[in-house]
Amino acid sequence: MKVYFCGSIRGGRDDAAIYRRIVEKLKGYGTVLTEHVTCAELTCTGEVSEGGDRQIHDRDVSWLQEAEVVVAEVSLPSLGVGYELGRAVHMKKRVLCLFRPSSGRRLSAMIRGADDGERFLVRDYSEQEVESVLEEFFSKI
Ligand code: 6K6
Repeated sequence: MKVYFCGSIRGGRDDAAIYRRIVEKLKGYGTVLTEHVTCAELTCTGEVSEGGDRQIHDRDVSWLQEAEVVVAEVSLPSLGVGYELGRAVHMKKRVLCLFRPSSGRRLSAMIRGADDGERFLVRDYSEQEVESVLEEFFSKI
């Protein structure tokens, strides 16, 4: 199974450690197409890229096409993640959005309100439960 993971890059890197935990768990279910999102180094802030932003966009959209499942950590607002989720809905992908209420933020109504109980799911979680939330999701698909 090919999995597309979404997490903030230019929106901020505060949650990079939790992205890493999510991706490590996702690797047990299939190929994660977007492991770079977890990169902890300063060079991985997405500010500089050899092929430019168009190449990043086009490659990511084609990976999104390839993926069967999209998992997004949405606690830290990111335009790129919001865009990917909109494209994923259009492509009729199965989507899981993970949100930590402990972030103190309120999730955008356009993400929370997209939950249809079926193909697009939003799950509130705490940091300790991240692996079990993923186990629950993947046991049902
Ligand atoms: C290399 C290593 C880390 O970042 C880079 C270069 N930039 C990007 N590379 C790949 N995907 C990216 C890059 N910048 C944004 N994205 C995609 O948008 C990712 O799939 C993320 O899920 C999302 C983040 O968007 P922003 O708006 O927070 O940057």
